Amino acid sequence: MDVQRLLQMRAKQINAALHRYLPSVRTAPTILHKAMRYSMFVGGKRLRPTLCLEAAVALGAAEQQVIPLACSLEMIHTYSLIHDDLPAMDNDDFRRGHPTCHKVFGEAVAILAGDALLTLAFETLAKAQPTPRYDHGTFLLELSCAAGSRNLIAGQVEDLQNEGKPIQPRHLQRIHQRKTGALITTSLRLGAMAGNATPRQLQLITDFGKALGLAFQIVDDILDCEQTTEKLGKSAGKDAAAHKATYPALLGIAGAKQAAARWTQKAIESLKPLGNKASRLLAIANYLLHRDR
Ligand code: GRG
Repeated sequence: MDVQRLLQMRAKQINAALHRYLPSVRTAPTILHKAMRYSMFVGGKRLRPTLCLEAAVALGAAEQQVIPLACSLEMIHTYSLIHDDLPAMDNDDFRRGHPTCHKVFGEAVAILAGDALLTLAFETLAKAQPTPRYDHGTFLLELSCAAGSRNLIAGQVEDLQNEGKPIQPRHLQRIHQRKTGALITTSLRLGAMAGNATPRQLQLITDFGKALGLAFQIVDDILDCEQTTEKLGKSAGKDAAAHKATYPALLGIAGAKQAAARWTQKAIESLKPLGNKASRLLAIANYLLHRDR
């Protein structure tokens, strides 16, 4: 399977929907909507909405019904990147191959653009179709838990607090699970819910997501050491400079690569009981392990 083409096809489909959900640059306050659209459309792989769509399609959902859920995930993700790049957080000038939101629009507008994308995510989620097993309340609970103070934001807090400190592997794994894994797992779970997953299918998809989320962040850590800023579209080498807790810092590059391969394998094994239905998700997991950006 040509995963790169699949990702391109999904990105096109998701971008078209995101264009419909985001207010136009002519809507007041225009500076805010320009900033939201800038960060959203300046780049990005659209991995989380793609995982959502692929989990849903694997279980037989109609694509159009999944689009609001898929878009809400990209809105949360983009908001988290805008805020992560702020001077008070990771203080980065470069993201998705272009200057960061606050560099272009100033800090106040960047903070508000992040806030507005976070809120728009829930407005968009409310437009999704419930399925016989999963209602709007369940969708809402799922996304708010992943994005909230016990997961995505907890991961960010712990990430900042542990800069420059010695860390145990278990603790690092927990930070990665929250900072990165939670939203990836929820992307897959929301897709599975849109596909009206049985409890057993939802558990398999959850196990896949947890392992894939960890593998994805370990590879992200490795790329930060090995790739150039131009290739990544974000500042390379920042983790080491900031003395961040990462897998390469803890295990060395070779050890981190082994860990990424092990978690990818674990992810792949989780989906075995789904058989052929899971073939695209498995191909994506393999592709992400070997990606170069
Ligand atoms: C500020 C609330 C708040 C949270 C920030 C997500 C996050 C927490 C920080 C962003 C920096 C970071 C290292 C996040 C880990 C997740 C990650 C690897 C993000 C990059 O995801 P990609 O590669 O990015 O999917 P694109 O640009 O392709 O969408």
